[in-house]
Amino acid sequence: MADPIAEAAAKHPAPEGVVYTYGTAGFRTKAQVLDSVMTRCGLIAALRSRLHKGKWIGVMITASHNPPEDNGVKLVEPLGNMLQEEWEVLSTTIANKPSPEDVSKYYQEIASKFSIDLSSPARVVVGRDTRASGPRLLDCVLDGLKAAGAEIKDCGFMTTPQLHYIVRSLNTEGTPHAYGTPTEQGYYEKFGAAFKAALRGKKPSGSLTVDCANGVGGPKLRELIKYLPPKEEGLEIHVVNENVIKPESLNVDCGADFVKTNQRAPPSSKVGPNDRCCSLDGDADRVVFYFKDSNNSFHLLDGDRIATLVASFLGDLVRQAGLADSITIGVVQTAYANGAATQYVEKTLKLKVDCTPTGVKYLHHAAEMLSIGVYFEANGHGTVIFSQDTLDSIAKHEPSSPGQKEALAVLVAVINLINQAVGDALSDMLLVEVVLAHKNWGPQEWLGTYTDLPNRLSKVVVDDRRKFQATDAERRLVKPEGIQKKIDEEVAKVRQGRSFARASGTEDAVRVYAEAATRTEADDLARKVSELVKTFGGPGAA
Ligand code: G16
Repeated sequence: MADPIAEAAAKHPAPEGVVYTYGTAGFRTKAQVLDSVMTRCGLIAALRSRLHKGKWIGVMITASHNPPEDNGVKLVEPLGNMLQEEWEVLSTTIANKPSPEDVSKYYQEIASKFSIDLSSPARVVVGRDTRASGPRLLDCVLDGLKAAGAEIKDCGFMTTPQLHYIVRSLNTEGTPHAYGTPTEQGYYEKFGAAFKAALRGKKPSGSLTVDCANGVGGPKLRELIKYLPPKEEGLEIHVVNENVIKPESLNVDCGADFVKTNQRAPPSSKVGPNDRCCSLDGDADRVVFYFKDSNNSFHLLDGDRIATLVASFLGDLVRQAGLADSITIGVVQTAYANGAATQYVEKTLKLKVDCTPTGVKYLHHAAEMLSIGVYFEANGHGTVIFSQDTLDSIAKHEPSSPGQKEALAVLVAVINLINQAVGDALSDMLLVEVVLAHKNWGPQEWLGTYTDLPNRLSKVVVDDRRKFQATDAERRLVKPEGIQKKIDEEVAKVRQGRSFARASGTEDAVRVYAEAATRTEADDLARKVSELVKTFGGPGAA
């Protein structure tokens, strides 16, 4: 008897000698070796949907900040969050099965392990970014989904957060927690209306230049602008780096990762002094802001800055609305957070800080434990989550003065402006603009809240990055043996020094972060730790 699962797997055979891992943000590698993984992810998505009694599961085909020749795939849970960890392991296992028959057998094994009825409905939404390999890889996913008998909604080009939004909206439609109309237009309507409501008549000063990394964020931002208030009343936006016709230009010399890593504006940037700019990444799920001052010095306002700006604004609103007794705010960061940002949150804002490993899934999970959880990675990934109890307290709160009433109205509008399903560059960008407009701040005032410690982020290519195993929220290495002691010795030599190395989960490299009291010391520390990584990770090293 024909076995559709084995047939689909046979149509897209796994290349020999490639080992796949569901990493920081799904599978990510060179697009040419991803066909088999895509089909198998289609099978996993169908199983996951069946386990969730036919709820919609998302499949996003993207490699986000990675170079144009890469691609990847990540799965999205029914409420728009990242795939549960146990299923990441199942995904890794099925991706590495050598033969089509093994794939089919494993598919059946998962079904029996979780008592999944394979004849029950499965529903999967698929989206992709603008990479040239996207259409081919989409076909591979569709082959897997069809073999598994899933109902398919193909959304075409989308930003990653739009896909998350649609998944959550589809699964909450008609319930008391309905998130929005489950279409791309519904996304623009929801966030466009929330932006207008959150401004409450305030007008952002100047304009905002948005670098879209030549990715899907460009056309989607153009569309979103149609739903925002006209520039005379709202925000004047200049869209740059939006060339999706030339996919080989994606993330090249532009985009959030370029700006954050190089600590400079894209070379194509032509803005004037103190003009606000921001950069999205290839799938528009992260954003960083920046500007040049009148001395032409570049200043980065990264994810740490967004977190501190938003946390302080929400704190003020909660207090002004008379809700401070029932709602507490916390901030979640990773080891990449600048030491000065952590200190500012703890000492000045007097808020609790949690530190998790890199990866939105870890931060999101930690933020879910808080009444209002503000989570941002320094690279610009993040959002704010409000617990159900918090939303209920806000909904039933009776303001006792006009001041309280006004703060409550802004708070409610801001909640609607935040994409709680996942970090979203477009929604985060609008949120920052709302906060700056309410505070009547430009980028200088924002920058003036605290002074970053000089820092450097480097990438070291090693023989096998899996040799590098970290602990303590990735702040210390347990392997290769002996390296951490050497890093500690280098850190001790500089003032206010801090440094760590960790294997990237999205690129074939080890990342090194260093900060210190001065630029020279930070650069020097990064160089020394990078040398250690090269030595310990070089050929023949244990
Ligand atoms: C992904 C993840 C982020 C992570 C980044 C870099 O971002 O979603 O959480 O910070 O990769 O991860 P790593 O240092 O492990 O390579 P994106 O924008 O590429 O999807």
